[in-house]
Amino acid sequence: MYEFDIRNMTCSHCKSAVEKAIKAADPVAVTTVDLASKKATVETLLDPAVIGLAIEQAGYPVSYIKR
Ligand SMILES: [Cu+2]
Repeated sequence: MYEFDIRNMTCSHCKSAVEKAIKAADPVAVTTVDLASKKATVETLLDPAVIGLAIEQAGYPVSYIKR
């Protein structure tokens, strides 16, 4: 399980865009995105950098990944 700090995530649209990006990178990931704390927790077997890149490509810079 990895925790991502995601900047620029300000509304429910952002939240679903981030969820979609994570889902596209890993369809079987178990994901929780919390708007208030601007964090996503992701249960994945992929390298978290791959998930982080997908989030950034959706337009949301990832400031920190906790492994
Ligand atoms: Cu938004």
